[in-house]
Amino acid sequence: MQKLNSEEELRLKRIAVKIRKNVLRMIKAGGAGHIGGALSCTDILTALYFKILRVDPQNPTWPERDRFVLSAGHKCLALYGTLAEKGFFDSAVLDTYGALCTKLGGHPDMHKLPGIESNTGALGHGLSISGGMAMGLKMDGLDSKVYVILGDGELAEGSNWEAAAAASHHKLDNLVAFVDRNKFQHGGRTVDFMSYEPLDRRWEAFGWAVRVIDGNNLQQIYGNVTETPFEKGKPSMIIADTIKAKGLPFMEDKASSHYWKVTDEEMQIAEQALQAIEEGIN
Ligand SMILES: Cc1ncc(C[n+]2csc(CCOP(=O)(O)OP(=O)(O)O)c2C)c(N)n1
Ligand SMILES: [Mg+2]
Repeated sequence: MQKLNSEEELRLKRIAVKIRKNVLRMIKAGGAGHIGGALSCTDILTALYFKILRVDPQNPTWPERDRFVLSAGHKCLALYGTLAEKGFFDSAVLDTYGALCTKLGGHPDMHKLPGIESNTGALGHGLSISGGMAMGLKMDGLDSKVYVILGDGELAEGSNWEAAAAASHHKLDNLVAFVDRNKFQHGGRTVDFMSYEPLDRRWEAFGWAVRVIDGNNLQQIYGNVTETPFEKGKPSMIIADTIKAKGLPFMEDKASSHYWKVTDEEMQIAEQALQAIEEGIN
């Protein structure tokens, strides 16, 4: 398995903190937001955009680019924070979150910002959209890949399972999906509300090649993604075990982190927590 060298690992760790700081910056501007799911998938976005995806912020509609779809669109603060860090748009835009006519909606809008490949937010659509993209790329003879992040709670939308079956039927081995398994949906634990466990065996049964990783570990994300497709002729599923609100210890692994209406005091604690992580990277 390929490994990040220590310099690359440090670079990515620093970027992940910057993206988490961007998430806080938006919540500070807007006063509230879906923070838990944004922070659980931040490390995946970091590895994808800063080490894996073939994208060009100067030419966001380049036909040969890889595609990324954030199916669980409510995690969009992480996507906005990543795209700004990558240079798709000026980071000053982040301060408009929550303002009238902002380009940063509560769910991503591809018509408002470069780098967003699809509107998402109504859960359960991103895998079908990604499968269509993957099929289209194959038909066009392009070797680009499509990456998509699903939420574990999102899997309760039945449309995911139709899309899963279609992707394996059409042998879309240029499709790589992640389930951000932070073990919570909006109101509590997924196992209590609507469990699709065991996820690995279910996806295998749907014809996918599956691996389970630590989704907050940059080495594991990088090492496994670079081995996709895991099997020729099959779509790849990465079940990423993550922690909801990762990076803010006082909020981690709690249902209440799903949507955060922040007080000044909490914001200060959160900023200090990220600062401590940044200073601890060496
Ligand atoms: C079709 C649809 N139904 C309901 C919602 C409301 N909703 C927003 S987030 C969420 C829970 C999602 O849980 P999960 O996918 O696990 O996301 P995460 O834990 O990362 O926040 C729900 C039900 C929605 N966005 N779309
Ligand atoms: Mg979840």
